Amino acid sequence: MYGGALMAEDYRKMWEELRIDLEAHDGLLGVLPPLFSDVFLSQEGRPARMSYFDYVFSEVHGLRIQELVTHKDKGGIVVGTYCTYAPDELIMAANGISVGLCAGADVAPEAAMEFLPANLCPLIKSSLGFKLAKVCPYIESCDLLVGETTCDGKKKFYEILGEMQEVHVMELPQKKGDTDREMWKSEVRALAARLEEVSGQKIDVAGLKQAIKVANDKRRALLRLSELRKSDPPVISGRDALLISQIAFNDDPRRFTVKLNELCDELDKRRAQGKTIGGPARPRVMVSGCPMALPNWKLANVIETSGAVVAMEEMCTGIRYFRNLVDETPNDLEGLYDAIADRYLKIDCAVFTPNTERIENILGLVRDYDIDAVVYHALTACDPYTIEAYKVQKALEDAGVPMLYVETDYGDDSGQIATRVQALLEMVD
Ligand code: BJ8
Repeated sequence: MYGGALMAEDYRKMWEELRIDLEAHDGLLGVLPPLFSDVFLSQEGRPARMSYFDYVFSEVHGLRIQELVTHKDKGGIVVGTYCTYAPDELIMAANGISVGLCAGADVAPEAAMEFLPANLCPLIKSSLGFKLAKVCPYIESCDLLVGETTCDGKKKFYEILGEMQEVHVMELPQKKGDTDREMWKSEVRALAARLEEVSGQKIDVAGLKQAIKVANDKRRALLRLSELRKSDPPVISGRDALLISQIAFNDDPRRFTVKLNELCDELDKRRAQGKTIGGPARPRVMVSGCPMALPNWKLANVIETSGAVVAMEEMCTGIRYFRNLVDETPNDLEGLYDAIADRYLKIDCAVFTPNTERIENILGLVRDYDIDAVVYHALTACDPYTIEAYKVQKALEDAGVPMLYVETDYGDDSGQIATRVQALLEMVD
């Protein structure tokens, strides 16, 4: 199982062929097992089926990369993404594997700062840091990177990345009117054409319908897990649910769906038997805001080791990633492209204006998941989410739900955050 499994097989030749800096990479892999053990393996009474997700994490730079290499050897492509607006279905239908590249740990900050300003969101700085330090076998496996015009930081980051690798930037509208929708539909078609060009494979109706089904099945499994998180006392921790969401971006989607449904079967049984994780009912917290890319577990860990449970993540490493399904009924390419465009434009990221549906969705989640308090996760210097916090706070205040605003980066400020989280929990206990 976990613990040294990152090194269990000799992947060094593969990493070398991907031009990974082995020394820097060893350093990165060295810090992950103790951190993982501390955050995840220390939990008592974890569901047995979490062992699959532990294993996937332990092999995240090993076996999964091996699978990507094998896929490429057979003529497939690997496509890297940085945002939940990048349609996975198109990548799959063009014989591609999609991999999430957002990074959640400080790597090579000095190197990144030669290109980027210091007061930029840590997710962008660290994503560039992983590339510059040559420690990410995912990005080095990619035939194409897909960017999108979400926040300014990402837009300009893609220009820099474009000097190093092939990047296709989708133009994402900032409003959701008729003209915006038309523009986005044409962007979906432009990405499809670019993927066909890179892969040399035409996207056809049967392949795209199958890809939509695979992506929807994954979303349905994630939604099933979310439903189970309504249990009070909880049957699974927020930390484990976060790990599953993070792994969803990089694991094989079919296998992931099977394994997640098996975990949900186990959770169904545990619920029926009255087995809970972490003992009696505790304050139920929702984390809302910026995504937490692997291996960013800081906030969830602080909240849960302070005596609460994270019952929901209103973020892209959470329900924003899987809330909406693509309509599976169209039987022609144009109809399927439109269905994909419609589904992705429903995502309620703070880069949109106005973004009233996010507020409505937050209030809906607070109700449905019986949330006692919200912890707002703002990554430092993220304009969209730091600014939108004002409206979220106001709406929650009106609903009588306390919100703690936490602005943080990838540094170690757990102690300070814990003091504030504990004060919040005292209010709702
Ligand atoms: S759909 S949340 S994945 S853009 S945290 S890089 S917004 S400055 S990650 Fe995001 Fe897509 Fe929206 Fe989701 Fe910019 Fe903010 Fe950094 Fe962000």
